[in-house]
Amino acid sequence: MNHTRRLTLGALVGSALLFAAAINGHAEDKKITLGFAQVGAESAWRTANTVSVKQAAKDAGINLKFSDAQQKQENQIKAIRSYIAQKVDVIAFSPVVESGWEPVLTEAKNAKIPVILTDRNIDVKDQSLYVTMIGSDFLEEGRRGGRWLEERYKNDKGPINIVELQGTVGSAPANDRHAGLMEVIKNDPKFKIIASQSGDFTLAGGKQVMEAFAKTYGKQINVVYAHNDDMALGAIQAMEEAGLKPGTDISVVSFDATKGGFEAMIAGKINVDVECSPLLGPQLMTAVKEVVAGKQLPKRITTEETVFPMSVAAQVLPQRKY
Ligand code: GYE
Repeated sequence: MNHTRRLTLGALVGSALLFAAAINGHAEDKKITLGFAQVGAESAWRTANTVSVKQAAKDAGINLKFSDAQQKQENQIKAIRSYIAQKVDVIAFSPVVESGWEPVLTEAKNAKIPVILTDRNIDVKDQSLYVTMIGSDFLEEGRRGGRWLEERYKNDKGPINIVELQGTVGSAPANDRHAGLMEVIKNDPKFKIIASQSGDFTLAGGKQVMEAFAKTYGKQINVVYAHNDDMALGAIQAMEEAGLKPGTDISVVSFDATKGGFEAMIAGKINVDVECSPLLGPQLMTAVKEVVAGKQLPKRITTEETVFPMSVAAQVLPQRKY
């Protein structure tokens, strides 16, 4: 190989490398667009979740398209369809209910847009319709509520009459917080669920349902098992207006462990709050980046949580982030 040819070859290889670096650099610089279809703004939990997602997207340099479905599945489906039409890089959503997702998720799959579930799970046969699910184990949360009741009433012959304020009908947290409780109490006949109704995870809903329960069952009620803090807070108002004493005459079991829940524990009105973290934003953004980079993700990413009895509330509240 003579001198000139060597030079030409060197130049060729060099420019090829530069070209490859330029393409690569471009791929890295290109901002990822994420379409996120939120459930709504029904609770303090949800508000904290939205803040977490928006902040984490900003911090991660991800371009976020955000929509609020006002707790309606049809709105969420519309939002997902519009993200598909806009050819976003990744779609994430927190499914209002568990069933009915096959058609729209098949559309996303056909468009080759990966889907990440956050917070709530779905019920689909074809697991290839989503990449991963990031969120809490609601069944375990329900068991934790049930175990607290078993402990609280272990020296009591019963009957222990429970009224249940359920979350949104058909939603994963409502289904599983109920199922988890049942799993624990089903073999102990002294526990009886005497009434169960949905308050849609809202304060107003919880209050309204509890007003009716208080009217029908009054002092027969031993336990209010509320699927979230907002409904528990509404129920507390209703109980007090009906002359019942939440926290003392009636044990109140709640979920989420928001600041509002803690304040009610400090006031002696919620007896135990099972934690459920809404701060899923950072984990979601990490997953989004990994999916775009072609990494294989675990099918389920579970959040770590605990249980807070009333006795620790004052000490723990200053560290609560939502
Ligand atoms: O418990 C409730 C919210 O899906 C875990 O939804 C979430 C639930 C949460 O409205 O407060």
